[in-house]
Amino acid sequence: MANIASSAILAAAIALATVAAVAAPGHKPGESHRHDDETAYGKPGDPRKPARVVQITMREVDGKMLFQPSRVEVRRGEQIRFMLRNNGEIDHEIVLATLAENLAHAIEMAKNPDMEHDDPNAKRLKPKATGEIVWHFTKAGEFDFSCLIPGHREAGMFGTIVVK
Ligand SMILES: [Cu+2]
Repeated sequence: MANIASSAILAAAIALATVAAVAAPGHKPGESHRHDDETAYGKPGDPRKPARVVQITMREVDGKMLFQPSRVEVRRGEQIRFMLRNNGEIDHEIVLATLAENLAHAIEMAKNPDMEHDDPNAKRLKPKATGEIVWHFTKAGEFDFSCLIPGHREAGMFGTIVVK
């Protein structure tokens, strides 16, 4: 009886750990994250709650790659629904994070170019595809959004989110 109870507890703990690893942004499943998913740049939004729509387009122009717009201003506490569209000819992605995290992540991506993101703070889009990210900006500061496919950030594919 004691054994059954303790294996049930163990199974529940494993299930919780798996959920935390899947929901956490980034690529370090072993890393511990707080259960509310709060990050330095806010937390995943609640799609059932109101959000201001911000459209961001990805494209290539004259050898450059870019996001339009590349600067977004947000009020602290605001929830944003980023409506994303890839108007380019190749795959792009958007990863929302601190600048330091995205720069470190870019180095990881360069070593591991096939890495794909399926996190609440990131979206990868094929040409002409659309997608969205709902994010709740709970903290003031300047944050980064980048395409971390190798070479893309270097070609100009990054932007800044200013939360006031
Ligand atoms: Cu790109």
